[in-house]
Amino acid sequence: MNRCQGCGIILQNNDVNKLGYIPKEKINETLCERCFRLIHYNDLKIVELPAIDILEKINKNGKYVFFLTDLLNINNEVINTFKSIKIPKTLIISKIDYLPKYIKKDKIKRWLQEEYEIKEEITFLSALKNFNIQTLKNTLNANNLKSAFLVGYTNVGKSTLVNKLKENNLITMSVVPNTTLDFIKINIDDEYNLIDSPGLNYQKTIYEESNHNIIKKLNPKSVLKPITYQLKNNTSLVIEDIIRIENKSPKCNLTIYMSNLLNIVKVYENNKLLKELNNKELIMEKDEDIVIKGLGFINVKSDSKLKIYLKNQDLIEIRQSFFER
Ligand SMILES: Nc1nc2c(ncn2[C@@H]2O[C@H](COP(=O)(O)OP(=O)(O)OP(=O)(O)O)[C@@H](O)[C@H]2O)c(=O)[nH]1
Ligand SMILES: [Mg+2]
Repeated sequence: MNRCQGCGIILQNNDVNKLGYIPKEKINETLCERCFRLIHYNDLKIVELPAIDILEKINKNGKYVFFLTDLLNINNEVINTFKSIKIPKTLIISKIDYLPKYIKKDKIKRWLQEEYEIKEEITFLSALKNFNIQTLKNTLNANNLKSAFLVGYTNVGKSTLVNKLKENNLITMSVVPNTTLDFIKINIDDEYNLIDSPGLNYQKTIYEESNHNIIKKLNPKSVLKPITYQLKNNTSLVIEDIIRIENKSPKCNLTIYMSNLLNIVKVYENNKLLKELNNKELIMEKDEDIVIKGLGFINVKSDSKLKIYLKNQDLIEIRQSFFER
């Protein structure tokens, strides 16, 4: 029963349409066809995760969890999932290489403690830039432990972190959701084990599964450059073909914290783009954020009334901004 080194799935050569397929002539190789095509051809195919209850397994068998999320994926669903983990854990804010310098880690930490009532250790790291990745080892040592699970929503960088600590790229990493398909245990420096896990999925996603164009753009590739827009009455911002934000107050100031790869345009009243989508009016106070789950957040700089057009209104949350801390 061999497993794919890249995604952890059990290899099989019977059904080309099922997960773990590897052609008969390649059965001695280590990657399933999906990982091979993902790595060599950047073939973005989204697959469904095998039905394993990741959290149940971890709560039952784990001793420690490093739970990863990045600044653009802090929201109630993620935090509630973090809180549902019953064993000792650390909250890791990943990918901090894309944080602009003026966003101070201390501020985010205090905000997570106050706004989201996080009581556990909070640390920041960037696997990409090799920043603070040894913190995992230190935490395990301090707790006299030799293994931990890496947990988090898809694409937060779990596999990239393991590969960085291992100094190789054996586990498949990619922008497609659900890259890792099963638990993969990796020994680091003969000192401790990390168990990479399949990413969790949001109950509802911002993108259609077929929309590879958007999926590729969600993860910031460089330091975030949040853009502030001043909107006059009845003027809107349209982000890709996903969301329209219309200003219903005399004027308002919005700063967008999302990947700069996303296309954002300002449109006027006579442009009906996306007006067919479900909509909701939001009364916003100064220094609140509108969170769009899976996309990022919008910081509102002054009291304003906004109308949000978005297919799935459940993806919207309002919260106090960390800029207020
Ligand atoms: N900017 C930045 N991007 C990162 C970092 N770590 C990972 N990424 C990118 O995030 C994307 C997802 O990385 P993975 O390591 O595959 O994420 P994962 O959490 O293992 O994803 P699943 O296996 O689907 O759960 C890739 O495009 C990575 O290059 C980081 O520290 N900084
Ligand atoms: Mg992974």
